[in-house]
Amino acid sequence: MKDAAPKTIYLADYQPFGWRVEDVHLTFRLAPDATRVLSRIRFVPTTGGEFFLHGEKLKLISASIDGGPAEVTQTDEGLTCPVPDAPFTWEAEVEIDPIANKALEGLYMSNGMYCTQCEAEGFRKITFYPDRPDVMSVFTVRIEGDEPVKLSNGNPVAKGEGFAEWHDPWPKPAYLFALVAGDLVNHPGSFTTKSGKEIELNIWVRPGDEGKCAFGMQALKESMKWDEDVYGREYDLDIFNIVAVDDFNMGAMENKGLNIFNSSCVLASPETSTDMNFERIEAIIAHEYFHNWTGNRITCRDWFQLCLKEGLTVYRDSQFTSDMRSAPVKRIDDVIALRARQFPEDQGPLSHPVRPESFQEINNFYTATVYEKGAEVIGMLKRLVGDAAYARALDLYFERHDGDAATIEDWLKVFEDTTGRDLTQFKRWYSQSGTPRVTVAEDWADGTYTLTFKQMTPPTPGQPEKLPQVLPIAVGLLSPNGDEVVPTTVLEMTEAEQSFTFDGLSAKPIPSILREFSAPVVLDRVVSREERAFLLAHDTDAFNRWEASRDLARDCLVAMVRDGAGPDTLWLDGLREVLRDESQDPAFRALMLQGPSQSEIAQVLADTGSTPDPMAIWQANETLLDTMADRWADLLPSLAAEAAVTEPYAPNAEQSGKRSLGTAVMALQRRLDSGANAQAVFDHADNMTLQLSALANLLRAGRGTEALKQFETQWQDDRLVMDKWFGLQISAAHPDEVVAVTEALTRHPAFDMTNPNRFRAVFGALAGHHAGFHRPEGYALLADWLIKLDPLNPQTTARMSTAFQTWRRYDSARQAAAKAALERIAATPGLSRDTSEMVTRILAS
Ligand code: B3K
Ligand code: ZN
Repeated sequence: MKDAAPKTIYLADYQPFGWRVEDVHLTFRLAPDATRVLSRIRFVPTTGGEFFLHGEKLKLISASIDGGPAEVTQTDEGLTCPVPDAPFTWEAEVEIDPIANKALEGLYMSNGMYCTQCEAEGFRKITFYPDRPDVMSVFTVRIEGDEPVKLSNGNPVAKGEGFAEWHDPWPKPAYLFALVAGDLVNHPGSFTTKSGKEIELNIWVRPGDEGKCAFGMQALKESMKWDEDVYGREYDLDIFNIVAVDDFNMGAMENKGLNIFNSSCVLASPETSTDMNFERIEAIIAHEYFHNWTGNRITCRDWFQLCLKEGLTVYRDSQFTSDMRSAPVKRIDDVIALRARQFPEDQGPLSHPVRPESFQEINNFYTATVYEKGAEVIGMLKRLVGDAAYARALDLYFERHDGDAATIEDWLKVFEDTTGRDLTQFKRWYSQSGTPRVTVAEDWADGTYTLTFKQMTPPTPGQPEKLPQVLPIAVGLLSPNGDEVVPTTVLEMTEAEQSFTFDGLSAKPIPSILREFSAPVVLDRVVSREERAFLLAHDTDAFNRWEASRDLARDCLVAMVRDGAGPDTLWLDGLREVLRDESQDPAFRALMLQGPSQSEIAQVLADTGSTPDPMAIWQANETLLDTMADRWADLLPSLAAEAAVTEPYAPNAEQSGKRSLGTAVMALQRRLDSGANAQAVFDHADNMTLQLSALANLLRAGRGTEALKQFETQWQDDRLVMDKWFGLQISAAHPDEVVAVTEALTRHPAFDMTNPNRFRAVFGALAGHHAGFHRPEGYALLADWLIKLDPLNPQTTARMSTAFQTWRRYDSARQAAAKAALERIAATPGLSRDTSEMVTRILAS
């Protein structure tokens, strides 16, 4: 069996390729099941060695070197061939079968349209090539076919009956290659760069989707302007194309000059998209555009360096969102996401460093750790060196490494060179996995206040011993009457235990620690409810005000589950004051209403020696929400009135903040009026945010059957809205119904497992329903479908298997069921390398 002994690749084994690729000419003769790819590639020896070209699932028609026959030896992974000890031209013709390609890597078809996905290692499924990011070259591409629109990277150079030619003057690795051909229509736009160059912009979509492009186009222009203003980065081709594709394994891809998007991450209209969709689309358009400099002009030497482009680009897109919308709200949203996705990863069997040191399948390392923790690391670096030094370091990075395939060492060196700092210890953030835990002790004597921090990182797979990290801990001190006596100060912790003193204080202060969440750690600080309530009322740092409430909510739920306590009324009354405060941003108040996830409560229980019972957590959460609704019954109508939007729908921060407060209030009201208000909202909603959230409330109130049918009739032809319809029925179901609802939906005629959006809508909702999924039937159902999907789409299967990563938190019956499900997946004959690596890691530890 081919994948019997999967190969592990190590960072330490890096060797450069022995040839430079001077240029690449590709001709595509498109046919759905027999596309011919002709390549002409000029190789120039550097260090030489064995000449190996990657190539998978390619039918080799012919190959030559300098016009003479090439003596190739082929394997499943590529070919070797004797080559001259001098520059030479390699020519090959291969045949590929795009329509049979359901893995959605390489060249494939989506709804009759040709498209590509090459990152990380998809180009080797298109032709034989040194498919590694440190081999950069200039590509010229000719596309032959009857499709009216034929696109590739770079600038268009020629076009005629049945063909189009593109030339990309910027050397690039093969993973940034892209081709699209089909019956597409464009939403055009243009942008004038700061040096006065006019760029043609297009968003290409299937006929019928033209009306959903305006928002994406606006986001693109704003991103282009922002990167000029904030990072001094200008666009560098004559044209920038975006294409929307329905079948796509992830969000989007930053191919040079031709970004390809999952249609769910670019198409938007008020009727079909929620406020959250709009915000996400804006961020992803920005993210892919920003890659043009951080990823494309400066790329990665090897895939271990993935965080070099991803961490930095996520950091840049969050800066953009903070600037476009509300910075405190964005920070809170990012921390919620980090705790929901990265913390479980870093605290479980899949924990790996931001720069991993080995892998079997690189697609398994496009993780929250590489992306989101990678961005946190950059945020810490900026906090440590300061804004001005960060800007100087980035200027040097672009100047020194433009055109390079760079490393994390190169990245840190620009900071060392511009600031004179030694970043040796800081570099541990890239090599040491796991989430540090920080405890705090206070001391107060003679006007001097001392904070003593201890840091400890629990062992993670392959890393039993941990060293202290550099932690920027932002602290502010408040006086007992609520005034800030020491404004935010960044303490730089480098030792396992370290004290910091503050002199000249007239009373023992109340500390606000880890403001703005200045380091991605777990703060294990025992704080009284009274002190948290004080911070909730007085902290000047919006993040920590929110955090105080969140901590109270968490402690309250934990006490309810573990000790059978009732809801914490001290907290609820404090929160009521914040909710009533009209000077506070509605979006911020809505975030205050969003408690910790049930999975987070399970983790806290597990961390403190209890075995979490998902149904008990679910029940405690219900009781708490019922109590909130009862206790604030008098307040809810005025909050709803304040949150009402009277102007025509716009997806801006102001309106969406109001709607998020309004929908949070609607969810509480539903507990008082059995959904009467939600029904009224559903009947009159003119936008998807309200329609969907009203529908969720109707389903939760047990009166959603009619509305669900109406929704389906209204939206059955809109695949993106139907994804919501599929997912919502599962996420709004009672835990005991979740598995049955999911199963029934897999029998719906519109369920299509080959479409990743639809598969994720259903099984992502299952995995995300904490009390519905964590039960033997939940595990078994997910395993059944992962086994079915794996032969078609290993990447999505492997990704979805992470739903099992927390299995060891639960009781022995659940553990046994999860283990059996995982072992069943692992034992599947012919299981992909992707899924096999993930399941093996999840089962280990
Ligand atoms: N760079 C791509 C991700 C590719 C994932 C390959 N499995 C999208 C992004 O991060 O912008
Ligand atoms: Zn990215």
